[in-house]
Amino acid sequence: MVRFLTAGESHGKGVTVIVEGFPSGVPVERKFVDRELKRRMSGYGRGGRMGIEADTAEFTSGVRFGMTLGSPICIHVKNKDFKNWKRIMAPFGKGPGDKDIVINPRPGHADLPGVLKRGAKDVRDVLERASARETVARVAAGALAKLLLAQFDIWVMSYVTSVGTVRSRRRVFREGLLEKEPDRDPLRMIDSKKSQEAMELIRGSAKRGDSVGGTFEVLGFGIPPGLGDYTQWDRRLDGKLAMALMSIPAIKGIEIGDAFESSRRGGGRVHDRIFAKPGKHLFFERYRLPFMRKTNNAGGLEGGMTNGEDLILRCYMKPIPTLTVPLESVSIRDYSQTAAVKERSDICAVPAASVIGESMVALVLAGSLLGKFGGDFLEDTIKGYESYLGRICEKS
Ligand code: EPS
Repeated sequence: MVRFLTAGESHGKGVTVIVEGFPSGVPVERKFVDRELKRRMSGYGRGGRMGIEADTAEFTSGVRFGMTLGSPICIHVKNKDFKNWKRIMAPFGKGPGDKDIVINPRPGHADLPGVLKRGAKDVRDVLERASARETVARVAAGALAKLLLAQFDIWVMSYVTSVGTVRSRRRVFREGLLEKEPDRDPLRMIDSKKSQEAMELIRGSAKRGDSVGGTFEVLGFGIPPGLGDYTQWDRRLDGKLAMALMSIPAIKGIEIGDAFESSRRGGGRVHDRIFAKPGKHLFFERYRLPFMRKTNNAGGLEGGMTNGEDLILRCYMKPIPTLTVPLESVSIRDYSQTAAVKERSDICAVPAASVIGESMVALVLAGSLLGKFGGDFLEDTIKGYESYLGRICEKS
């Protein structure tokens, strides 16, 4: 239901997103969108680029007097760094001189397969678009999705659970209450001692010219049962969420609930028993399911659908492939042995990736919600939602 397309190169003029299929009547706060963009820029371990940018959203269509129109919403975010790249990133004119052409692809980046696929003679033709700068656009779109979900009392948050070998505590969060807590920590961790340790590790990596990955959790609260479907493979919400999260640069693994541990256990210790007592979660502030679970090993997803429990998605991020002590590579001109290109880069972008993860999950949930309850006009969607909750829940 909600589609979005992004455009823009990392050092081009800017990054644009068009969000389509968004209902009319959704209040939009520009400040909220800008705050989300700022959250993505923050995090210990980022490189020099974040000191240059000051991402803010320019709405060019689809919103009028703070309200969505139901037409495509276009948001543009300027790349302030473009002024330093005008010559190299010019859309027209003579190409760069030999010294500005990149011929040595970075292992782990899109560089080599991208060059082979597109017939590029300059790795920059690939790396500019493959850059994680594109995720600015996703966060802008995700902010709209979050504003929509807020109308249904549905919240998405995230926090970092590890950086390199430093593992932080995991925490069971309650609806809304603690969602701001990770933002107060430079690594978006909830254990300040571990966060200090992880920052030390990042400093060590920077000194060695290395990079670090990590893990983070994206959590969803207030999500009704029945989003997604069990009837066709491409309607399953677990698949859609995994695709959305795996599409974030450098994410190499997703775990739903306690999937990895569950694969080692018997079913009797894995599946979340159902009890004939009113559920603990409130939907839309006043509806409660007439049954409950005491555990949530399934991470809120059963049979490709949400089941009314909190959504728990764990993401595994590899270390960033741009290294100041570069790895072996080959020249794309003659495949002779060389070292990979040295580009300015981040040392660790796990906190930023966790914010991007929230955005992607919010977009998938918003799409599923609109698909189930109607996507033309917010008031109609809310009516459809209330009627559904009225059928499956008790009022409290
Ligand atoms: C990136 C390299 C760095 C990152 C960039 C992603 O940019 P630069 O090459 O300009 O130093 O900072 O991320 C962003 C610009 C951003 O906004 O997140 C890469 O190669 O993927």
